[in-house]
Amino acid sequence: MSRVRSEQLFSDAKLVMPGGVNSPARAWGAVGGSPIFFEKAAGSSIWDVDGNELVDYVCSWGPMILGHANPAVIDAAIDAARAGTSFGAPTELEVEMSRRVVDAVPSIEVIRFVSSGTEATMSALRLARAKTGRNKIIKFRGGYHGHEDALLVEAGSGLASQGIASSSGVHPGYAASTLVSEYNDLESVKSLLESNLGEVAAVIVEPIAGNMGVVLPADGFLEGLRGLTHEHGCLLIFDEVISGFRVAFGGAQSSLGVMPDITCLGKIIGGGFPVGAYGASAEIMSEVAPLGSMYQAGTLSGNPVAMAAGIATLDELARPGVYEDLQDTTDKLADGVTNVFAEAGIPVVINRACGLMTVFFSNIQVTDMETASVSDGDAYGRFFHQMVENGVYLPPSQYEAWFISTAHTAKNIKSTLEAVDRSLIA
Ligand code: KE4
Repeated sequence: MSRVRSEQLFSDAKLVMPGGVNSPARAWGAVGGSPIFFEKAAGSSIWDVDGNELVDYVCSWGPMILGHANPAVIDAAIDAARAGTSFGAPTELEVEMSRRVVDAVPSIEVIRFVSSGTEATMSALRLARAKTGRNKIIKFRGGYHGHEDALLVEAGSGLASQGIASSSGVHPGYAASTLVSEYNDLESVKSLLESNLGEVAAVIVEPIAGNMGVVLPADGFLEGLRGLTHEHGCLLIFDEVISGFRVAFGGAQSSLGVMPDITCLGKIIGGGFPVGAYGASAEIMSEVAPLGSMYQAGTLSGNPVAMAAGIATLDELARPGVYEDLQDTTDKLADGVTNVFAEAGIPVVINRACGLMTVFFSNIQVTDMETASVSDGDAYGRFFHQMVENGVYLPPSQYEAWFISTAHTAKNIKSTLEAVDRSLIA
């Protein structure tokens, strides 16, 4: 597969952007080689600048749950743009979008839109500190919540891939206020809460983790976090930037039945445009300016084009049967991949949730960052490159999720399984 144009563009890009990219996760640091440059996508397909078509399981890291260039989303965005792209003033579209999220996500009564998942989690932390008057935060090793200083400690996603447990430039005071626990280990949370009695403002968790690769909450883990945070008077923050409107229309909190105090959203709710959001009960959100004293603002927050794309996306997802079909596609892919590896005698562990999966090159169950990090990243890298050569674009890191869309067809699953088979023989 010729990628001459991609390679040329990457050389040009490295002269004018750090590492040639606008986000480290795109740089292929974990798998080696030069990243592919893409120029168009439709449905489950994506085309690179050399004209090669691939089946896409990155899907912009989650937003493209309806597949790329969904006609309803594109038409909504174009219509909104023609009416003006930004006013910096309230619009009906924001009310319509807010209503949809409030109606869908059980724990949210009031919501504030921002422009990224990072802004959502950053604001959620500030809100928790404002509400409790406390400063410390508990997060989980391997959890990634965007590049907010306080959360760039033992993070997952691109940081885990690059072996940077904490970023340079983070104020030592931030790191000191961030306590790190182990995912699925309630005892580690209990002990941190007890040794920091009355000082923890919130526990932030991905209720279904996607940044260690996909890792599911053990039975009772989320319920346990809910009990411990109630007991210690701190807030529980669900970072549903990946899982929101993906694992279920109401997010992991609706499918798993555990209600957080604050929910962070992003990705899907923007339909491919820059959107994040944080929401909670009306009482908690009354802390947020201009109602309360917790300040947070944004020039393009609630942008009308992004709201229109988000509304169109949620309206498509609200149709009957969408999540049953997405779960079915996920299961067909995960079961098929399991069988191909088993027939090849190659041990892998596959974790899945509706619309998400990860193939860990390992023979031990993956339940946290420690067990994820035992995986053979080099083997994943070789597999990644073979799959690209066989027409399938996977996340360029062992510590990311494969994102499955409603546009992935039975034909895509068949060709993907054939590509896996050919990749293992190579
Ligand atoms: P953004 O600021 O990238 O919109 O969202 C940050 C974020 C917050 N919370 C969770 C659970 C997330 O997964 C993310 C971002 N996800 C990564 C991929 N794992 C985005 C890809 C990238 O950083 O380029």
